[in-house]
Amino acid sequence: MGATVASALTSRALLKPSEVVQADTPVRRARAAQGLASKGAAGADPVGQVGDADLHFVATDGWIYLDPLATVPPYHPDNMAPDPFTTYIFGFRNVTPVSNDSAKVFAQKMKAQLAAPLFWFEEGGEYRLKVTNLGLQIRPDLIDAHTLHFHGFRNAIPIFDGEPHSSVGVPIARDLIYLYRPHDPGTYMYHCHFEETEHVHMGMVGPCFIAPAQNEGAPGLLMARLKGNPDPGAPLGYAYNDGDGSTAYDREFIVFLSEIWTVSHWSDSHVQLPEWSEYAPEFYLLNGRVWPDTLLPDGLGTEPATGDLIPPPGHPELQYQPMSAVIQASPGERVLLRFINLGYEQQAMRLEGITMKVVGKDATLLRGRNGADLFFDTNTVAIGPGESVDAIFVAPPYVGGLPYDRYLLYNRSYQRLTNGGHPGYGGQMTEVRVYPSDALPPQTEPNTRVEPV
Ligand SMILES: [Cu+2]
Repeated sequence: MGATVASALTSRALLKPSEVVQADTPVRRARAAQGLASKGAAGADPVGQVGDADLHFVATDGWIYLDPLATVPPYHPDNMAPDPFTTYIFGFRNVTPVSNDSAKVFAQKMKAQLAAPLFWFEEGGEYRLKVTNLGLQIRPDLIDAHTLHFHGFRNAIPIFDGEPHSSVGVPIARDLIYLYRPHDPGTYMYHCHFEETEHVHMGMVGPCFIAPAQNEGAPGLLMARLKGNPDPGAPLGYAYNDGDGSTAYDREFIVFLSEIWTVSHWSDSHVQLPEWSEYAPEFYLLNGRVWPDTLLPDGLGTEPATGDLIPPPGHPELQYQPMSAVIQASPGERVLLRFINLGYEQQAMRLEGITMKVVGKDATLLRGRNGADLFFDTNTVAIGPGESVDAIFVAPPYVGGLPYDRYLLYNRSYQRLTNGGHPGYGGQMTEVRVYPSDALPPQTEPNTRVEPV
């Protein structure tokens, strides 16, 4: 007994969170003094130093929209959902643009989004990501903590891993600043790890990636446009430190897979407990939406006066699902697709009519220890829960006759191409759109769509 008490006291003394968080403050100050910019979330939001953090996310609950004509009585549409929404979620939001105004930050309670905001870091940098737990508006009885688990990220110590049983969670109305020093480029994902079966499925899932140091250039390789190279012939970036430019790309898009089992979402809004062993999702989501909403535009970022999300034009129902799934390309361009699966089922995503080259898996370049090239060509990416795949395709020539050529990217399980099992297409499907040469302005930020000219 005495030993147990002693070890408990010891571990507490060794892992005092405030001291760990404050470690290396001189390094951070030096970095800020050098003017090293922080890479942030996608969209038009300005991202910079915010108090003690580079990025500021909140964790809370909210409402989203899934085809209300696809009924799953009595679970979908949820009769508690305010118009035009249908489905209760837990989730994250990026409040960096209003982080200095705590009233605006706390006003984002019950305004979570799905998928959670994209963020990216650069290899060799140092980043602080603050998470504030705003609580659950619809379920004040649930005093759950939340965490941000950077899935696959190799943490030096558990404190920033977001796995609450071996370290800490973020209680309601508290902040935690996670410290990251990325060394391993590639495509990752993040999710809340508190009561994870529920919180992951309820929507606390999002995409992220680490850009390689090679974006600065290497012998025989151009500096990437992401790092400021004005040469239009330079790649937007490289997926990995390949040494030979074989993972160079001109555009990049997130292909983020998740699922909605309406029984569990309805149960959470109605203070019921679902039986998780009966898991049977009815909606299969691509970037937080189902076909045909996957083809609608991105949301317009954060309204600075309120901190609220601005919906895509004409689509208030998609206010909290801001990420389009449209993939754009000009003929001959190399397009990187960052596939991520944070559902609970394996998926097989087919790109009909275009061959993809798989160059990375789970944030690892596909090379043997002896340098052997393990890239492979396919038109179907199989991806399990918690996995990521980096695939690059070269856009085919523009055929003509229409403003752009369409190639479907879809889940090849037709049972997952419906909304709620109802007639007609739905689920995980989107389009690759190949435009005439010179019609498409270059992509300058990851996962952004541009207006053709
Ligand atoms: Cu959570």
